[in-house]
Amino acid sequence: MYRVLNNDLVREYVDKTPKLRSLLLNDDESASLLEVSEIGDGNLNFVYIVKNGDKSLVIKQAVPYLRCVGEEYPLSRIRMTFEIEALKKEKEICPQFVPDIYHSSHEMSLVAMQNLNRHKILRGEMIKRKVFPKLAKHIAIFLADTLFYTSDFYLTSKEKKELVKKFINIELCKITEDFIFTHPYEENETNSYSPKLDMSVVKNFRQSKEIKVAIAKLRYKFMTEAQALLHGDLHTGSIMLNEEETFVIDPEFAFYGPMGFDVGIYLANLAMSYISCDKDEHSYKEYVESLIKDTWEIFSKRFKENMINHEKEVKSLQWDYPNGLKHFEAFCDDFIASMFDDSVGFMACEMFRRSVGLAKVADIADIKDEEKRAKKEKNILECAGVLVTSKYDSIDEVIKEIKKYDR
Ligand code: SR1
Ligand code: MG
Repeated sequence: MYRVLNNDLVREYVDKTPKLRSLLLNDDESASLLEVSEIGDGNLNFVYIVKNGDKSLVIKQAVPYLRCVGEEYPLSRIRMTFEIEALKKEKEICPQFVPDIYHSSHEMSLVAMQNLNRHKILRGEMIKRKVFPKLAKHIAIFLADTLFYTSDFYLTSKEKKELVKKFINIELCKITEDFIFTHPYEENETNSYSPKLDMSVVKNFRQSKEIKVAIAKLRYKFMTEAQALLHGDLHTGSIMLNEEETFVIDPEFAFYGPMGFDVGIYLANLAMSYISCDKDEHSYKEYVESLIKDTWEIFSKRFKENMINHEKEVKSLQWDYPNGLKHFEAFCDDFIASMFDDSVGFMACEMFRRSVGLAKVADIADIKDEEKRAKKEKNILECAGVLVTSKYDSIDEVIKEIKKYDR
């Protein structure tokens, strides 16, 4: 039976779950030895670290409401079922980028997994201006492989449709539809504004025909294009890493959607980190710029290789004629180009919502000087408005655009 855990109940749960007990305690040891602390700082769930000396693990539990709002915002616990299933799928595809799962319970809406105690959350590390040489490559591969291997390019029609059915994540998709694609573009009680934000910028994007049409199209795309199993919330708080290893966590928003959504959300968080930098932080800005460029370039190259290698393996009749493979390659380029346009569009949506919506990013929200914070938010909003209404041919052009808002 479901119970909301607390530190004592976590000890009791471990004690009664043979797999977890054996990972943390010797047979003759009592569960009272276990040190438990709640460390969750996300918007949705509770996260406990359970330790016995140098043995440890993490237990994450969903409660029947949205943590960052409180019990007055009910949210069913089924989100943990999506998180568990998405973690398993991602682990199958990219074991090196997904924590080990030790135990899961749909009934208790919890998952027990590897404690990433040698790793830190990327957002916090970027705020401290830390550099990770392998990050771009790792996230690019994670994106290219999870998106490709869950799409119609790789799976049979039946396998793919069964997965689409399994990942109908109604409630969390509704959160995204509301908080990314709707509320920021209207007067809504959930929005919040920095005290010194120039509200004419907000009025401008809320009443711009070009921006509103572009956002409405992206919202529709998000709701209708079941291209691949998305992580669904791939911001820099969903990544834990050190110099050598990178892990993607928290896929509770997983569902079948447009591939560019995951890419765009991630790139937007890099762009906001870039804009958060001070004028004189030249080398960090160069690093973030290289992250944006390398992520897209490694991702698109790998995605195309995945497509071509698979086609060479299956040798479908459709492309089996002289020049067939060349024609298939032209299709790959065309698909990747439209994924690029989508990514830039979704990037802009994430930038709008993190500036005026309910859930902010610490890179900007933690800037103490109110004038400075409001100026950065204005830059992000104006940059988002241009990104969502323009057409770019390359990631270099997008970077050039973002750099104009470093002012
Ligand atoms: C209203 S919930 C706010 C946000 O937290 C999650 O991390 C998602 O980004 C969601 O939109
Ligand atoms: Mg999350």
